Amino acid sequence: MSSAEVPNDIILFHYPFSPFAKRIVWYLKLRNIPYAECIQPLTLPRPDLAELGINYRRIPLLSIGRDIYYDTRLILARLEKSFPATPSYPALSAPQNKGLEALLEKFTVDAGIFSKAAQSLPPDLPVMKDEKFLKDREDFTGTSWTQADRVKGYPEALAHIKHAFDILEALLADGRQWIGGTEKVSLADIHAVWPFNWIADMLPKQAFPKDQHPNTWAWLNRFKKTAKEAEKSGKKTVSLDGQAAIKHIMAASYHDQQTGVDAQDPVKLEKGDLVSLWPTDSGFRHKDQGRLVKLTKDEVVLAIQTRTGGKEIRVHAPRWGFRVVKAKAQL
Ligand SMILES: N[C@@H](CCC(=O)N[C@@H](CS)C(=O)NCC(=O)O)C(=O)O
Repeated sequence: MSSAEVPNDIILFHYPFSPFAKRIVWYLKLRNIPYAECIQPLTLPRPDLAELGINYRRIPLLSIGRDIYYDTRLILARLEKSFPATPSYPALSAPQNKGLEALLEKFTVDAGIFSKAAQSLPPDLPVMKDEKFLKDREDFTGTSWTQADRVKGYPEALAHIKHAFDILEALLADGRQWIGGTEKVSLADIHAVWPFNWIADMLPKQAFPKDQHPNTWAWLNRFKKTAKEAEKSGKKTVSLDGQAAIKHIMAASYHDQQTGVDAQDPVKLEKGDLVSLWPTDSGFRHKDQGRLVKLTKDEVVLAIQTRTGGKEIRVHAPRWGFRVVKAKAQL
């Protein structure tokens, strides 16, 4: 049920400061795929998501119809599948770069780059003095965010980011314009650039002289310009308030028609099992509970109930970085 208010039935739940959310914004904009957005608060509580019955606390989430997708890795994989390349929606991924794309995504999402980038945000940023924000992020990461600990960890985080810059410089050493050696920006750039784009302007200049990583800085600037143009281009993104987004989701049909549990899956769960689902790397204190609808090597899907009205919706998470187990308590 696509409409003028919700193009392509897509709603992106995010906030502008989120570098993970930027992965999805750039992807949709660069592919010219119109969508709606529902802006969320920077910290908990998030009443719109709570009303949908969602306990998962990370940003972004993306709904397509009555299916809600968690985690940028699964969101991008779903969009790649649901929106194959056409003249209206040009391709962003390059078939010859599938392996590189996957490795770059592992590099920035799994190899600790995001947490190092977050630790290399200047400790004197106003938000880093906001007690509510710091407490919220302690819940999110399970580690200390006190001002004293941030100041202590800052130099080491910068050293780690320099190490990551060396890797980027090596990848760009042959003078290529884009990281996958493509003529135009591609999905490989989105996978590689997002944490660095987030912090680049805030890194101390003396620790990151331009001549130490000339290709990296040129690539970062090239991407920044391209991303800015993409963000302004295409149809204006429709902005929905929480109630409009919830109403749309509850009235929509399921986008994913391919359900079913893989009987050979090593975790040995069955369709209809009551299960708990949560991410294992961050936001792990926030668990969802529901009936298992789908389990493949790449994806787990639960049917959950909205808080008001008790309507069923489905939440999808990737297998990597998430745990799904039989729930102890009955709903
Ligand atoms: N692996 C997740 C990580 C998402 C993530 O860590 N997002 C950050 C924002 S950039 C977050 O949720 N921070 C805590 C919050 O906003 O509640 C993904 O790819 O979506």
